Amino acid sequence: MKTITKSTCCYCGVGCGVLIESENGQIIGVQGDPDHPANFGRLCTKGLTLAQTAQSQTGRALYPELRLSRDAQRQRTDWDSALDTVAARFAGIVQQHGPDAVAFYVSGQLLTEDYYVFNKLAKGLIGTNNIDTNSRLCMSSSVTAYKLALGADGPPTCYEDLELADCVLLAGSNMAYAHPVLFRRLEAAKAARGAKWIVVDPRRTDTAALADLHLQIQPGTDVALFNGMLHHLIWEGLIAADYIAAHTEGFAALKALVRDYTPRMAAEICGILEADLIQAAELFGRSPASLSLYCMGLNQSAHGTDKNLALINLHLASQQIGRPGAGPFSLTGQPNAMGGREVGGMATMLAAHRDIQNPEHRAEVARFWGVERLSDIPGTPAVALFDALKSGQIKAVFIACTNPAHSMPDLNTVREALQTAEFVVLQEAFAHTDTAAYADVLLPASSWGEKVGTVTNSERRISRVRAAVAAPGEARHDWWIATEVARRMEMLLRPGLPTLFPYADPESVFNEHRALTVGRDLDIAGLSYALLEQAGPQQWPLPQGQLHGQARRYTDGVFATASGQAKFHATPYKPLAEPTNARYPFHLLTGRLRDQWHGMSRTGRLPQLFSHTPEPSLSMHPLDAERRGFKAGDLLRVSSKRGQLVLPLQISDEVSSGSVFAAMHWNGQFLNSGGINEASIGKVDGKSFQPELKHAAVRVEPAELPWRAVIARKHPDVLALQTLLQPLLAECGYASLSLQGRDVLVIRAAAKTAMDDWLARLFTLIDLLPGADVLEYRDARRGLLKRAGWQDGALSGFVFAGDVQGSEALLNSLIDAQAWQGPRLAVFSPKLANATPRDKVVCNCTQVKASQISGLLQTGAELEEIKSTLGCGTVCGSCVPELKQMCAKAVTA
Ligand SMILES: Nc1nc2c(c(=O)[nH]1)N[C@H]1C(S)=C(S)[C@@H](COP(=O)(O)OP(=O)(O)OC[C@H]3O[C@@H](n4cnc5c(=O)[nH]c(N)nc54)[C@H](O)[C@@H]3O)O[C@H]1N2
Ligand SMILES: Nc1nc2c(c(=O)[nH]1)N[C@H]1C(S)=C(S)[C@@H](COP(=O)(O)OP(=O)(O)OC[C@H]3O[C@@H](n4cnc5c(=O)[nH]c(N)nc54)[C@H](O)[C@@H]3O)O[C@H]1N2
Ligand code: SF4
Ligand SMILES: [Mo]
Repeated sequence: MKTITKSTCCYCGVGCGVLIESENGQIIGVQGDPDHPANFGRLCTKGLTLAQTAQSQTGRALYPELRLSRDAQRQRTDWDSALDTVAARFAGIVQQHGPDAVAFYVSGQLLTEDYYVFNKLAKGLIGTNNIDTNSRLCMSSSVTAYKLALGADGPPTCYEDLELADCVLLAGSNMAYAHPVLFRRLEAAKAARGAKWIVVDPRRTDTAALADLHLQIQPGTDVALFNGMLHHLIWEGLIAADYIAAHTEGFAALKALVRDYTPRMAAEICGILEADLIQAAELFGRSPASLSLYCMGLNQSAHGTDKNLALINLHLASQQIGRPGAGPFSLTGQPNAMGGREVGGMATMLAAHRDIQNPEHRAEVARFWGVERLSDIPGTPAVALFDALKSGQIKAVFIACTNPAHSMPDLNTVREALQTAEFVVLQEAFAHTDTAAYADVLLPASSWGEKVGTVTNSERRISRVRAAVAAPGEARHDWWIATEVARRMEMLLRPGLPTLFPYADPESVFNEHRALTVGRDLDIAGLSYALLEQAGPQQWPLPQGQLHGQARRYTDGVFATASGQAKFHATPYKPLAEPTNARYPFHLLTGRLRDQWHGMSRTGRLPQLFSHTPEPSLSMHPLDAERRGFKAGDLLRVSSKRGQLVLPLQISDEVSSGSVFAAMHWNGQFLNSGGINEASIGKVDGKSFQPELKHAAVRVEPAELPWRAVIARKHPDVLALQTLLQPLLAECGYASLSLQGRDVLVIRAAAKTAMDDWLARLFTLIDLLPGADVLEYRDARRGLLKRAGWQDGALSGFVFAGDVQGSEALLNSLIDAQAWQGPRLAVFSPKLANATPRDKVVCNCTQVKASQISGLLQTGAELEEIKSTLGCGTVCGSCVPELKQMCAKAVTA
């Protein structure tokens, strides 16, 4: 029988409601929940393909694993042994070296209930504030700025404001890719009401391409821009003097500072036209309602807090806050970054928006939990945490639901830290992440579709997460694992006392968390699982006696500071932490792709999600490439002071001259290196401790890897094949692995000299050995070796090594599942070399390709006709920004 379960998408902070369709314990489909107020039924490419990512158990962590010594392999074990070992090792280190010798590194993708238990385990039971999360890499600058300026964390705005704003300032946000369903709402509002969009981004992203005004600033110059805009507002009398006087503090000092930031001076720092800066200020200041939407382009900076504060200054000064359609709206990245902040699950905060440094707050929480005291020693934030592991100051780390060996800056340091640590625990849903290689204990976690609890989205809305199916193998829920470890640890650390972790289910955890919020700015005393069941997702605050949460905060001009007044902060512009120089002349920018999620442990399981961007690349402006004699596809070595990696070149005028861009997703599972964070910098913001992941100075030079190979294999279980082949990647000078078509695995490899032994092992693994239906072409003198295999009369795979010309055409016929047309021998024909390269899939839902769209454009068709003829852009809409760009280009061409 088919069952429908209401739950929430596990990807981004939009927090879309999903309806999971399941049958016989299998998830068989996913649809948008028409009743969910975040998406009203819409989903993007990632949400729509969730069911396919959940269908195979291949690659999942299915049972606990343990290794007895560093040199040994992990072996399967039972839950009791795994949990006892973790508890004993942690308790032992705490008893010997004190509570601050251990640390937890958790994730904004945990549910609120999971997070709560981990936080209590660290701060309540062990007595250390050493619990930090990947939100440090993501939201901490926003958190810090909200607290400094408005007195409390959390956006004052709601999603309806997207529809009510007349001017939308998108700063450091590629919303078309990163928050697609909200972008659909914004597009609809633009079409309906003509809202004006200003996009501030050093790249011309799909978001920027649709803006009324794109300010393509020099990387890291946002503070100068916002200061310059404020200068103009003050000069032109576009500020709300009465509001400033009645509801804010600190304006005089800010005014004195921005006096120097004339539009001309600011525009010069930003590398934009003075007129454009003025136009932006005019639009922002004169619009009845101005909303800013901002994300990692502001937060991931050594001056991220100042970037946030400078933007909030603009809102406060012009009273673009506390009104419908107006306000500084920080878009949260992960599905439950907000929930993590609510339970205080970070090194710099306590439960329910309380502060570690506040003795009353510590006493309140200690009393509530029934422990003697909480530590007043600030915890170590993410980057410092891994530094302390490396230096031996922290000896053991418990990592849950994040992959630091890929996502942290400066991977050489992170790997060394994990190598040096005495004890590493990893709680993961998927068995093969880059961090898994370092785990002494692997605890298999249940994941999306299997878990139960709550998450809070970007607009402070709490939604239920429900289970449609049971977890595979012996995987267990995150809250349960944390609770079990805690109970075993308390028997060692406080024997004989009643348990601090009396939880029977996630609901009992939620109820305890709720009680801690009473009287706080995020009070949810009126909320319960029952109310969520009855009335659907709710925003906080929702105090006792209310039936619905609050859509907007600070509407009365009273802020959450001690005085009730919002605070201006004078934010001088500071240059990048690592400016370019003669040795490292390029700015490296990093960011996201449309259809991949972070380290790809889920999205990288689905060939369909590779079709928009099949290969990793480094984007460079055509002029920079030409000046250096680089051609598209050249393998380039990208090096910083900290590390290096090799990437193929993509020539693109989306980046400006002097900058290069790489996506953050590719890692050791798909590359011979750990990905772009080999080169990134661990320098952090002094207030938020968020690292500068968006910028580093790099050098780019030819990688000099003349030997090439292309390997492609059709396989009924490509995930299993991927697990087999992945270890081969690291041996190459360059290698990338991707899934294509429906069931084809592709490896592109390069090296300094021929890799004969490597090839021999590869042939065995992919089963292209002579004896089967295999054709071989060898030319020892020219170092060529080509093999192609057939199964049931159809081409099933090939390897081209030494000379890869013609491999693209052959790959096309393998991917498109056409039987090989010509005579068998022709697969090695040099004539194939001139075949056109693979056509990019623009629309993921309908698999419509770029050539089909271009074909129609040439006949003069416009957007609506293209959509209705080909069907592209009519399902999830994620490709509509790109379609619009293609149409616009066709008109100007
Ligand atoms: N498809 C997809 N969506 C996602 C995610 C994903 O992995 N994949 N991850 C989610 C998460 S956790 C997050 S945090 C969000 C991130 O969402 P976004 O922040 O929107 O995405 P990014 O691509 O990381 O960065 C946004 C933009 O910042 C620009 N930028 C770089 N430097 C600067 C600068 O100095 N100033 C300004 N103004 N802009 C700059 C980059 O060019 C980039 O286009 O996405 C969420 N949504
Ligand atoms: N250069 C560069 N680096 C970046 C960024 C950037 O823009 N540029 N962005 C940064 C940002 S904003 C973020 S948020 C981070 C994200 O970085 P990570 O947190 O490392 O990203 P994920 O790959 O999403 O890691 C989540 C892990 O949890 C596992 N998992 C999934 N579901 C569950 C579950 O239910 N339970 C458990 N226990 N595990 C589960 C997944 O398999 C996955 O391995 O990356 C940061 N790193
Ligand atoms: S916008 Fe896409 S990824 Fe984000 S929650 Fe909605 S469906 Fe999931
Ligand atoms: Mo993030």
